[in-house]
Amino acid sequence: PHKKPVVVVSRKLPDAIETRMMELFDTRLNVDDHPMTKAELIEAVKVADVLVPTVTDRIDAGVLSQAGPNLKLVANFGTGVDHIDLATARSRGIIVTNTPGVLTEDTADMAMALILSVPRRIAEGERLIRSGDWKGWSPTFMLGHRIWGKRLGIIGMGRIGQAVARRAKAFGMSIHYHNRKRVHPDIEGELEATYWESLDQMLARMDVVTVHCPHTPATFHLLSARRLELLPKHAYVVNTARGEIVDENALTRMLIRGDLAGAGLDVFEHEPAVNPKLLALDNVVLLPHLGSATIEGRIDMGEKVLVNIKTFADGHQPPDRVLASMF
Ligand code: 8YV
Repeated sequence: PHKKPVVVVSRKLPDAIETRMMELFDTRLNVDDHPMTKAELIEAVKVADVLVPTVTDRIDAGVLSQAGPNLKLVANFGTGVDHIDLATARSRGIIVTNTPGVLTEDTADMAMALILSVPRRIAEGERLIRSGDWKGWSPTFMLGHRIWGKRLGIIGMGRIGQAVARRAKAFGMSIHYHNRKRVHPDIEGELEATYWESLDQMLARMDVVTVHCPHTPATFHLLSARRLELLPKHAYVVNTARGEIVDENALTRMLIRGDLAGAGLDVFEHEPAVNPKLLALDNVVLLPHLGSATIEGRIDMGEKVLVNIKTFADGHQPPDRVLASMF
């Protein structure tokens, strides 16, 4: 029988997934679940046949250039692969896979939760009650903005963007989107979605904007200071994708000046650091990268990783291979 592949897992995964991984492969777990240092990652790629990283690991050229001859697969636990240097992996014959599909609905739920939370002042109201300062109801007390009838601009109309569109439509919002290419007319029809070829033109007309594209060199600061200025003053910005897509400092400055109505952020440019000026703002809801953080979702993600490794180890093309050309 073949020797089991050495699989190095960078972070603690659900117990059921770790157990299965130990059964199937020669698995090295990260028992105390600390984010791996660069030295640890280099050590890992030297010994591993398969590396299972997460978003907290920078698998850059510096790390990949140290890989031993056995490293053939980087099976990412997560969908976004912006922390992995795909070009270097490819040039070294290392296959990269991810876990698409299984976290679509959870991430869309979180985006919708933020789309509701910020305009309706949910977190702010909760803070007020906990502070003990609530003096009671009045007709003009803590009014927010309705989202029903408002325009939602979706940046990135892939699986997650479409899942957000379905939700927002059910909440009575009108759906607008910008994407590199138009989605199928049937999907556009079902969502009653309006396509904007020009992101700039879309931004100027939206009440809420939500980000669902991958982070790539082409989308870094896609919502730049200039583009954020195009948004109406009453607009809200929601980001559950990657912090780097939005210029966080520019966004913060605009929120402080009152040039935007508010923001709901699940991701940040320099996670886990958050611009401290955001913390002082009441019209901002901040979440610690919880988009896909469900018990069920983590199991599903782990199962995807297992299938990718197992298929590859059995000599076949893993189902969720990622190529730089996909972005
Ligand atoms: C994960 C994510 O929490 O999949 C992604 O791209 O951002 C999240 O779902 C994380 O990436 C796990 O590596």
